[in-house]
Amino acid sequence: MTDLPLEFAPEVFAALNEGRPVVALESTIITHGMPYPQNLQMARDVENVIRGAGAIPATIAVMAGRIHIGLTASSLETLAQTPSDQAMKVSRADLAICLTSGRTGATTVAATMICAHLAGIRVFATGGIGGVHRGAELSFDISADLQELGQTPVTVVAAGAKAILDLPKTWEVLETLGVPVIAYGQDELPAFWSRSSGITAPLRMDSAREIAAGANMRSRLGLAGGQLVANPIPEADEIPRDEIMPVIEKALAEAAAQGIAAKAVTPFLLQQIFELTDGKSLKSNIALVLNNARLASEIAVEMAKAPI
Ligand code: PSU
Repeated sequence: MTDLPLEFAPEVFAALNEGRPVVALESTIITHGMPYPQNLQMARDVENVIRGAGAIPATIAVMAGRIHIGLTASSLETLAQTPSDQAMKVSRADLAICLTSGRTGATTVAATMICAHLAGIRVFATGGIGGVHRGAELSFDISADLQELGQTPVTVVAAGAKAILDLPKTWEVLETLGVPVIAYGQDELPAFWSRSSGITAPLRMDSAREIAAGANMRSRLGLAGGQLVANPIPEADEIPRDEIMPVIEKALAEAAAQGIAAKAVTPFLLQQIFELTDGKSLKSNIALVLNNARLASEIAVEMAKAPI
């Protein structure tokens, strides 16, 4: 047992002890990334997809001074109904304080990676990672997710970085931080709602087995940091680039006009884009999360077959 403030769901605890596959999930996407009740439905569906693929889901959140590794059905429901201004958006900088203050905290990609690693979980599925915001040369707004990928050994499956970001700069920073950025099944990096970004991926892999082998080799070599798997959204669910780009531009202009900054930027833009696309962006977002959960489960299964 650990003396860390970790609260394991019994099935997650059993799976980890027996070396069975487990996939971590974040909670900021629930509280700050999607509206209720679609967020709750998504959170349930994603857990079911993982179970269907032969792994155990572990949704991670901070509640009453403890890091929960796997949520009960009622905790998930409570979290999904918590207004975004009442749940802390927890990244590396806030995790300790969120715990000591007893507040409810929704973990971002960065904080979920930290918690997954503490719990012994090596794979994590999300929608899209944070990255370098447009105009970062003036605002310095760069998500802590990137730094985390550079230092915490968890394989993160996402549909790329969110297309609201400056994607070329995001990939440059990841390269600087020594993070393998792996496009899954295509040469091009995907761009969240769209399969295409116009940017060739530094690495391409076509099987979960190769991705698991990469993580194992990094660990044998003593290389710090994780891997980012950029998994394209299924064709049927994508919003093509020429359709979503003008919408993103509009949302960005609105954020600038309203002076939205720091942690509020990403949730604000996602909400604006949801409204401007009449909900289509949310449907795509949910579809890509489920798709990422499927691939993350396959990777977790491969990792369990050949543990380090
Ligand atoms: N994926 C989604 N929706 C989200 C997120 C991921 O489909 O809302 C969240 C993740 O928690 C990620 C965060 O860490 O957005 C990025 O926020 P920021 O840009 O402020 O670092």
